[in-house]
Amino acid sequence: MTFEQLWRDLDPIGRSASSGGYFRQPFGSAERECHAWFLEQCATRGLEVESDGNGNTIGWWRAASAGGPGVLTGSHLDSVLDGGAYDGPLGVVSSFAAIDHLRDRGFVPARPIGIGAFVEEEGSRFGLACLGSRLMTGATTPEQARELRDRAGVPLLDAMSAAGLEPELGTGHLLENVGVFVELHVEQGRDLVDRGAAVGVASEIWPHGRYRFDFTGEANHAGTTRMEDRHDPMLTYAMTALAANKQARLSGERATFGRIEAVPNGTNAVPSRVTAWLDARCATDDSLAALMAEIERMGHDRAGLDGTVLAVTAESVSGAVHFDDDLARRLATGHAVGDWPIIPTQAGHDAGVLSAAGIPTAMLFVRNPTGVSHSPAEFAETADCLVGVEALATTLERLAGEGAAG
Ligand code: HGY
Ligand code: MN
Ligand code: MN
Repeated sequence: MTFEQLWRDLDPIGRSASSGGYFRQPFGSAERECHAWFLEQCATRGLEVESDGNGNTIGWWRAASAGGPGVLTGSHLDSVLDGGAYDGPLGVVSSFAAIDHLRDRGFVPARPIGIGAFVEEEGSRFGLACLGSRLMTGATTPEQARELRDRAGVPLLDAMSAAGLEPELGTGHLLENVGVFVELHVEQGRDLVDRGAAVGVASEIWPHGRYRFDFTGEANHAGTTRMEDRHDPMLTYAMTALAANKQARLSGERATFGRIEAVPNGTNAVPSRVTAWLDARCATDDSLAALMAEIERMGHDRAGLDGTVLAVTAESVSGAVHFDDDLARRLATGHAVGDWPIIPTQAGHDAGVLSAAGIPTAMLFVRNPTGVSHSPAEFAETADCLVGVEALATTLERLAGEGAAG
């Protein structure tokens, strides 16, 4: 099947008629439809499907003569709230298309080739990014995951059961036969545009974290309470958000408050509490720690002025990931068109989690003409997607062909 056919099938699932963006939250109906599509594609190709009790699935192509550690590719099918079409699905669709290319040209893999679909990569429902890969590598324990609730208070296990799964959280056996992982992903910046390249290879992922800021104040009347008598947590939040932005700019790094809840959330009341989530990303682990210390200090100072209280909780922090240099060079070089650039990214990926767990891992990026991502405007030209499919096919040939090392 062609890339375009595969893409068309998946394209309408979970798309909002008003924004054109995607709502494919884990264990919800649209994401489950994508998962059913994934299983159908595995069945069409005779791939052997294996699942774990976390909601992750791999379809294996095991040629009769194939043996040894497997070569895993794939990505994720869930989206952020109102997300783009490409973040995640491009890697899964390209994987099926790449296998079809390899079969069309008569390639017989000496190693098993798997296509994976990792669950809740974005953390859009349960707050923890890469939940599926974290559980399967042990980076998150079943005990920690059992505490997770979605915004409506539904526990993870209940959401999984409601979707017809039989949860059994933990490392399981899915990665036992994986020797190497390669995730293809739409680029989420403009590095490849600047370099005039359709595809690239990842060198590293910046350290990043999600932090919950609880600002507590005093509920009161919006009209009768004099401005100087208030203990307004919204004001402390607003000043902290400005300070975070300024601090990240000064240090050339990233700080974003993208989610906020106010209690009781009434127009004519000073709120009693504001909770806001900060996403921060820096070039090094030390600079992330320093940025967060400075933002917290400024938030506490402001709370002192406002008569409010600030508590900061690190909900998840992912250290720097340096992908396997030799593997990256091996994939990036030796092409007729010239070497593929090797570039860093500020976005998190399941590839980062598997790499941190000791699995030799690489990523391929496909050019994104605007760099926009986590938005309905996310885009990649079909011509570049096709170059990506070919790049992935070449990569799988190198890693799973006769004489593949590892
Ligand atoms: O949030 C991220 O960096 C990613 O796109 N999951
Ligand atoms: Mn994403
Ligand atoms: Mn992604």
